[in-house]
Amino acid sequence: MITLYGVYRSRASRPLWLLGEIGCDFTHVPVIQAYRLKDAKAEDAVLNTASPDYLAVNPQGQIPAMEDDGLLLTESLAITLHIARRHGGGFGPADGSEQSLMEQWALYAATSLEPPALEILLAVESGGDTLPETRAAIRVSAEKLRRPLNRLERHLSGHDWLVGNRFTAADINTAECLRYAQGYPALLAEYPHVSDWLARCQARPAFQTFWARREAEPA
Ligand SMILES: N[C@@H](CCC(=O)N[C@@H](CS)C(=O)NCC(=O)O)C(=O)O
Repeated sequence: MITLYGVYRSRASRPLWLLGEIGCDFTHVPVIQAYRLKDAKAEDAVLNTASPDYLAVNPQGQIPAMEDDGLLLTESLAITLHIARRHGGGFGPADGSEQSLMEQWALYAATSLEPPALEILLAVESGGDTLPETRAAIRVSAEKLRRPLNRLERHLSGHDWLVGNRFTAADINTAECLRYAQGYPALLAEYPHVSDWLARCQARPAFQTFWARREAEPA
């Protein structure tokens, strides 16, 4: 049985979305980021990333973490790949080549997409187009995304999905990293195949359910 640690408003989104797609039973422990507990001493508040009980699970003090039949993993994209491979049926790899492709897209998402996309999210949240400095920061981060987005656009101009002509964990990992850049729609509008693919991913009932639960959590 899988135990997944981490609230919906975190990178736990990736395995939580996949678990919703698969529909398998799991235990969800909604550990929250310590820095979000504004008025309490983090160690004493609800289970959070600074709680001794959680540090015993993940000494790095970050979410998500996952336990599955004695295996502990503490990286969201690796967790999603593991769940897909062991429990995911068609959401996981059909063979070794698909496994390699899913790993490739996860590493692409982590190294080429997530850092600049996260910069965009933070700049949008702290002012966006209203402040000259955040507007300039968004432009710089968007520029860093253009080469990886060109590569994704090229792939999606010939395929509906990233691996195996079906929706898989590779789409979840990549779409969730790219979601951080959606606060700057002008960039994604330059990549019509990427935009259509992201819309297809986010139209899925399991994403919609995940999103409703995320929105129900305190911001
Ligand atoms: N590379 C890690 C990053 C994990 C991470 O940064 N998690 C954030 C929440 S999305 C966190 O736990 N922040 C609390 C902290 O760093 O204190 C992953 O993808 O799992």
